[in-house]
Amino acid sequence: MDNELRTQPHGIHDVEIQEWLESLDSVLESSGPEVAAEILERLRAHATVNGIDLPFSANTPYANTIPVRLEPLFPGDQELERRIKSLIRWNALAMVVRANRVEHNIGGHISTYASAATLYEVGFNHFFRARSEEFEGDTVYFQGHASPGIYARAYLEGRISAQKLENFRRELKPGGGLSSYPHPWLMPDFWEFPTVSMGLSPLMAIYQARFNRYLEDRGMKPVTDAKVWAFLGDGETDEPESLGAITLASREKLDNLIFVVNCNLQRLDGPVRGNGQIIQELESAFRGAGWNVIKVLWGSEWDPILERDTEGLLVKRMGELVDGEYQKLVVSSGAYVREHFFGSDPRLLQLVEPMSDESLRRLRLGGHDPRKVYAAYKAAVEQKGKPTVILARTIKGYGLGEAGEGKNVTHQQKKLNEDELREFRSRFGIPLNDEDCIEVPFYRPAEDSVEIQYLRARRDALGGYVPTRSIRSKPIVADHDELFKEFHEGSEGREVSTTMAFVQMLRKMLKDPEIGKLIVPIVPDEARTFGMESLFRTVGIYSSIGQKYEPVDVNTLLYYKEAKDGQILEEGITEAGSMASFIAAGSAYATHGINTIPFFIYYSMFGFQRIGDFIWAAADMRTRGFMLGGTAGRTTLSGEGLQHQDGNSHVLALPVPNVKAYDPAFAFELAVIIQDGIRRMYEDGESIFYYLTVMNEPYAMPAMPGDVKEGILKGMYRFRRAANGKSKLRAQLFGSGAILNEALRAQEILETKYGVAADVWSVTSYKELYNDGNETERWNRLHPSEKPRVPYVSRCLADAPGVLVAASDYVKTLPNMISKWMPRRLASLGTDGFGRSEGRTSLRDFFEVDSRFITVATLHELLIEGKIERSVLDKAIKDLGVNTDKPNPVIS
Ligand SMILES: Cc1ncc(C[n+]2csc(CCOP(=O)(O)OP(=O)(O)O)c2C)c(N)n1
Ligand SMILES: [Mg+2]
Repeated sequence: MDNELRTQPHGIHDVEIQEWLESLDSVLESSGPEVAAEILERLRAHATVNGIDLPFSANTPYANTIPVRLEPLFPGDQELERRIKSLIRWNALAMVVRANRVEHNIGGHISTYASAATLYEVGFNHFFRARSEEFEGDTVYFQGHASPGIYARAYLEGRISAQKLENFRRELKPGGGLSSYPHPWLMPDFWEFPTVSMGLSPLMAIYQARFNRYLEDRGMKPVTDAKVWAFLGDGETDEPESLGAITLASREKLDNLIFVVNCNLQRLDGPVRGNGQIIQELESAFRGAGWNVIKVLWGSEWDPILERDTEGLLVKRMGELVDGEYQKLVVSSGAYVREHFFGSDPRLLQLVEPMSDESLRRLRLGGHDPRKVYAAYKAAVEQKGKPTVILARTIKGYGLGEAGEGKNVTHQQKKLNEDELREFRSRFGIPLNDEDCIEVPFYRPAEDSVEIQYLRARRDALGGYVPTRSIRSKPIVADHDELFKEFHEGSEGREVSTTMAFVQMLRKMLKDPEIGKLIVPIVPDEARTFGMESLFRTVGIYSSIGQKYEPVDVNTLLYYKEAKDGQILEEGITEAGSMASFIAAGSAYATHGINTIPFFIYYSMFGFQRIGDFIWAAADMRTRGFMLGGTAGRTTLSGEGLQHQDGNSHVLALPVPNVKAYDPAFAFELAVIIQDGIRRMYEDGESIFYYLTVMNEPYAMPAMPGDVKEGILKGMYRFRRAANGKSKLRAQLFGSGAILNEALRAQEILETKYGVAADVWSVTSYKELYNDGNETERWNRLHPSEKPRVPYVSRCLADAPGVLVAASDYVKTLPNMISKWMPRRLASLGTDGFGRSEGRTSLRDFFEVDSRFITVATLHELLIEGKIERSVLDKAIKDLGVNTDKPNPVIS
């Protein structure tokens, strides 16, 4: 080839480039990669000093990161592993095709697993270590849509029956079925992590890896080399959560974390970056964040071609195509590849001249080549000091041929015609004849076949089967009566908020001999807001590197103490990250066999509303622990206004089935709920977790009025009876949280000014009451011949006379949803509408939930009942200074 005749755009001769490359090669050969890297670094510095403006790029060429010469030997039987993988491919496809034949549109995904099969199989055969008594095991987040492949493997492993496979996506069939995606709630012995709401699992995996270090640094588990693997889609990386915490992983040097991004360049509708290169984009993002990035782009068939390309033209060409073009190549013939890819330069054409069109078409991508994938995984597990991301190029719908390989429709492909099935069968060598194969039967070779024996032997060597979810923690034993007792006694007139009471409880729990070590306080930069700064000093803020500086407030009592064995997870301003820590800590009873008890306290408005989907995932995962919505209540949080004042979260907690949501008013209520919660979750092992709103309004905490524990837990109890039970005018007032005090004030006003005797109830949980009412109704409906049961609300109010008025700091729908089980109509006051920047008194006037409005509502109910004259109400409105022309808070 006549190099001298060719020139590059800036007029340099190729031969000059060639000389530079050759001298680098010779350095590489004689002195190794470190010296070569040093020279390049010096060159770069020299260039900068001499005014050469090198553009910043975090990218490396569009080539495999691990060169062939550094590839380790593949330790397995490649042919046998290919056969096993083919069987899994077949069964994964069969379960989706069969399910959709039986029930049209039942759904399922073939093409995601088809693209990821090699990525998983190399992991299963060589890397993923199971959990056992001796070793904590690796933690694997499987890409949700790849679940058919994971089930199909478990079928070959003999862990899932053919009947279950048959009932994929039909979980309610006799004998049970398989859930569409990984859901620990539905398959608690199998799946560990819900991953299908895309973007959540990468973030959860990062915090899981960090939590593993936290447990080690606090001496709660041995230091191991266990890894956290997260498999994600390239399209999934567009979710902000996916990459949102990657700098935490590098900052914390999480070399126990490995991301594998299945870069099939496609998402659901089409290409992830038709006009760009998702792999290069991800590489620069991860490298920029300090991760070790391993690109696995090209399979072994490319190696000899690359070797022939001494001028680096092929790698350059590889970097020129946008993803849309690459996708086109996947669905095209070898002749097309020759013309459109290699045809851009006669020298490239020459490189592949001896190769047939068919062999060009069959040039595999890196993510489909076990040797390349193995090399990447091995490098990843051996990486020290950084997390690793593997960017593996694959083809979506690999092996589906005309039925969808590389096509834009492939994500939704669920049915194959007879020809397509036969082709798939032949391509992967499934021993089924033409007739049998169109029935798409599941296929499992005999137990003593080499395939099954090999597969079992590999899993034995890796300690057992993955995924497996099991609970390895032992129940805690103490009753903690002593710990919580003091809070039953009230504050003796001292004004404290429920938040302060909670922090006091937390301080005591942290000192408890049994549970003290297990407590994991989690805050997203709000500890001072909640008066928790004293804990900084006493239990320390976790930092994997201790404290390298003298804190500015070192001379104060409550200085900012970071420590390697610190207990508080101070996450900074990330509710999502804090929630991921909550999930890691709250599921450690299963993942690690350790009963850590997370207390995650945050601004209540930034919880259910902002990170609701993480809460849903926590619920699915059977996470345990306490979420505390601090600064709660639309009118109790003064000053902050529209964004911060929360009147919603108790409604948003309703749909999460296993969340126990409470809005306690007093310290003793909080103590009763937390003590019982610890018992239910950590002694009885219930799959529930708690949402408690705590407020910052200080008031004297009363003593517990007798044994009302049951009522507190069930959702309501009578806190204070009317003084004059004989009065003709009667009312029942229901208050929650800080608004209970307004109800108590109203009780007084009603009694002294209007002769109305009112009982006051503390409603600690509308959600509990609602669930109880519904459950009772349902039971009665389904058991008509038995004695009807009575909802708890109805039982409470059976003999309670008078009109009914409820007030809370949340929207009115909460009391309204239980009113049908009340003996008479209910008047509901609540805080529907946008908050305002104002003080408490004005806010409660604005939202019409203060004692005056409760009084007016009560008198109005009495008027409706014909118990009082209208003039009484008119006068009350005037006397109480209620502005009847004020704006409606709901719409203003
Ligand atoms: C939060 C969220 N949004 C949307 C979806 C619906 N969805 C499921 S798979 C998919 C495309 C996935 O593409 P990619 O991440 O590239 O994975 P691939 O199947 O290509 O491996 C979409 C949009 C979802 N599951 N979760
Ligand atoms: Mg994709």
